[in-house]
Amino acid sequence: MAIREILVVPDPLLKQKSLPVAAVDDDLRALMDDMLETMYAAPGIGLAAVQIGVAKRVIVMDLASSDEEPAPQYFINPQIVWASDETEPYEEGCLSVPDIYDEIERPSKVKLRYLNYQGEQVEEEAEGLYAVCIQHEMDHLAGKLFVDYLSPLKRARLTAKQRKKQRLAG
Ligand code: K1U
Ligand code: ZN
Repeated sequence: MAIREILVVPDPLLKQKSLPVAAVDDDLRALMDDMLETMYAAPGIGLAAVQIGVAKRVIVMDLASSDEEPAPQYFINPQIVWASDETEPYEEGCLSVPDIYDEIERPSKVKLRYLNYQGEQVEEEAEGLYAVCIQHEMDHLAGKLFVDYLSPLKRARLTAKQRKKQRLAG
């Protein structure tokens, strides 16, 4: 297992559409192991393969809190097959967009279909942080970042704030 570098904006690969995985084999499992280690080290609660420079439809996630046992989840070729009309706001962050956090409104429940670590097909419903995080990660697979939902004015303000913070940090 290895910790890989996480790409940050404005890396052009973050805008690229990820391609479906053809086979769930040991090479793919090694990639997912590296992704999980990279995500834990960051630290984060989710990571899409494209964030470490591999444009494949693969996501890892662990939503367990610090006082719980790790609960890694692996999503290969994930699809959202249903989304609720009801939406909910959540303050999101992104390892590829350092120091920016903002409220994004998304469907509060989604139904997912994906292949797991063993390559078995799973269908399940997600809500709460699970629904927020999987939608954020699925956006990465489409080359979309959470800040793309914000107005140009809000984005400009947040970027200026981020640059000031980074200058002050040295
Ligand atoms: O995709 C990413 O860059 C990971 C991102 C996932 C995410 C967070 C919040 C809402 C939607 C999606 C992160 O993990 S940002 C870091 C973070 O949320 C966190 C870090 C340490 C402890 C708890 C949370
Ligand atoms: Zn992200």
